[in-house]
Amino acid sequence: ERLVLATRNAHKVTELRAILGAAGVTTELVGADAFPEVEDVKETGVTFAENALLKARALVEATGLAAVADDSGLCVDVLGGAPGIFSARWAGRHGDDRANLELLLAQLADVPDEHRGAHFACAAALVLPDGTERVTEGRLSGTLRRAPAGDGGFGYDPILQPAGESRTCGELSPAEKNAISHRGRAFRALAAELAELTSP
Ligand code: ITT
Repeated sequence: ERLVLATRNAHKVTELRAILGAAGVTTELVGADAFPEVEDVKETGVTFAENALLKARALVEATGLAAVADDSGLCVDVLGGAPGIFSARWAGRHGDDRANLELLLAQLADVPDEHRGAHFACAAALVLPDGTERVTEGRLSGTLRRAPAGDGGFGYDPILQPAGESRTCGELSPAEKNAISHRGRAFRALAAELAELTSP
């Protein structure tokens, strides 16, 4: 049995393979890039959970296989939760991580240290060909630095310092990040559901 990872973000694919593998998922994982004919779904949801479900459903409909999807982002306290679901295109061009991070730092330039709280959020959706759907969520809370540090991870990792940690996510090893990340938490919870739903 194969499971489609319904994402075109290569960083997510790498993290998800490690997280699901460590959680004991033995199903063969196929990236969405194996289905170039499937058009990207419009992320019209207003929550991470809705968008994750939209992405997973589209791949299930197109392939007949079970699929999991990740919708995630950075929620900044003083911005009322923005960029949130718009994190991938905050500066205008989808997936321009560097521009997104620079714009956010500029917007927060006058925000003092005690008000720089933020969290990463991730919704993990599982959709089966029989229509069964499950969503789990995970968070990683911390504070935002004034300048990027570290070149690990992707997106906003170089500016988010997890609570209780002296390094940014960009300075953590992949295993250290996955152990505490929003994505690790959401997908470890989903892996438990996956085992239950797909076991004979
Ligand atoms: P898919 O929709 O194909 O999965 P995407 O990159 O467009 O790929 P999202 O719409 O979920 O995915 O946007 C996620 C954005 O949130 C991502 O581009 C980063 O800017 C940010 N983000 C999510 N998880 C992150 C993480 O672990 N570290 C840093 N930034 C993260």
